[in-house]
Amino acid sequence: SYVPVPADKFSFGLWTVGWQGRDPFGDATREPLDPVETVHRLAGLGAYGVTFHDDDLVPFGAPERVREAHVARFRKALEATGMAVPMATTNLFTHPVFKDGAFTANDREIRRFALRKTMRNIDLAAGLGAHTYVAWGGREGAESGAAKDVRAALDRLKEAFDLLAEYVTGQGYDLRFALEPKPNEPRGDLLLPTVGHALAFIGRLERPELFGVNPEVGHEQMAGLNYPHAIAQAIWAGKLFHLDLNGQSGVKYDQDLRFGAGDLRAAFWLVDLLEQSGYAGPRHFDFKPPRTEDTAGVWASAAGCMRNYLVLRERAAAFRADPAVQEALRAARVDELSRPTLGPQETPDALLADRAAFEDFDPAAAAERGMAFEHLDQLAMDHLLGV
Ligand code: GLT
Ligand code: MN
Ligand code: MN
Ligand code: MN
Repeated sequence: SYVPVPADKFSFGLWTVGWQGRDPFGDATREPLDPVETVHRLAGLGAYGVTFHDDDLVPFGAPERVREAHVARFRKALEATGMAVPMATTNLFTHPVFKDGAFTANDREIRRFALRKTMRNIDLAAGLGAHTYVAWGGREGAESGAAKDVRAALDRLKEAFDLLAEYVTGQGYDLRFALEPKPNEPRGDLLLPTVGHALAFIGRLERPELFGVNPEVGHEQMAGLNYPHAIAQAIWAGKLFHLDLNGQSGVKYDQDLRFGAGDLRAAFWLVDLLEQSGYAGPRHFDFKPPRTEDTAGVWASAAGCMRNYLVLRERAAAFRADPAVQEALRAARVDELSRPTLGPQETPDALLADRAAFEDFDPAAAAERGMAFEHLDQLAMDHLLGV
């Protein structure tokens, strides 16, 4: 078992399995992958969808005729395999022109070019049936203080997203944007560093309903944050439009390990949350098969992402179904948190008049009651470990 099927909604970026292993200290260890082969391989492994940056599909600057040929081949592979394109995005970080950012580059000509590059790929994304457009501002940031006026940069970021939302609406595309936070790397400090920052930013846009977040496991963990908590708040805000699953071990460089590697307990709680929440979107993997791997290792790594998700899905379901767990949840009074703190229509005056809430309340007695969280968590651990 643990064999993925399209109904599991697993998707992969072309750039993930296609990563050639180039890093700041070393050259590529693998040959480029043909996007057409990737589509066939991923379909064979049980994925339902594939995602891409414009430049993953068509080399930067390729003439229109060449672009059309690349797109036609890709489209044919999608049709042959039944693979979907649920999401697409723009590469606004690789070419040296984006060294100081794209939508927030100090150089205005570069900002206008970045908008045009994005609009062009939005047309393609919509044409291929994508409903989500991811925006990761990989170069929107700075290494030093005076170089970037952060308030002006946020004005320009808002200007860019307002323009793109107007464009999408005017074209009648059924497409929403998902902003992807990251605290740093490749810039020293990035704008919209966490899910919280992104959610606050979205509230200031002209069409906030068209914007949500695309949180990545490792990016929140690089900031020392709890990824399942970030996902829970995004869901609570109605803003979980998409997500990037991978693995990360603590606060260090962006590891992009396969899903399940790194912080396994966070992965368990994430799957538990996603499966309970009714999130119906893609389970999208944004990982990098380590540069130690040859082509066989790349596909083993991709298969591992999906297998780990399915194993964790099974373990989380078993945890929830276990009568001992249900009793432990009650003992921990977890269900009580869903009960509103005030009675129906209770006013501040009514609360002030309730002597049981204060005058007759015994804090010392209440403080004595243990929460029984350790027993509950050990049951989770046992389920996760399969014992
Ligand atoms: C890049 C980045 C990812 C983003 C991708 C979308 S590209 O690999 O590290 O986290 O999701 O632009
Ligand atoms: Mn990502
Ligand atoms: Mn990453
Ligand atoms: Mn990455």
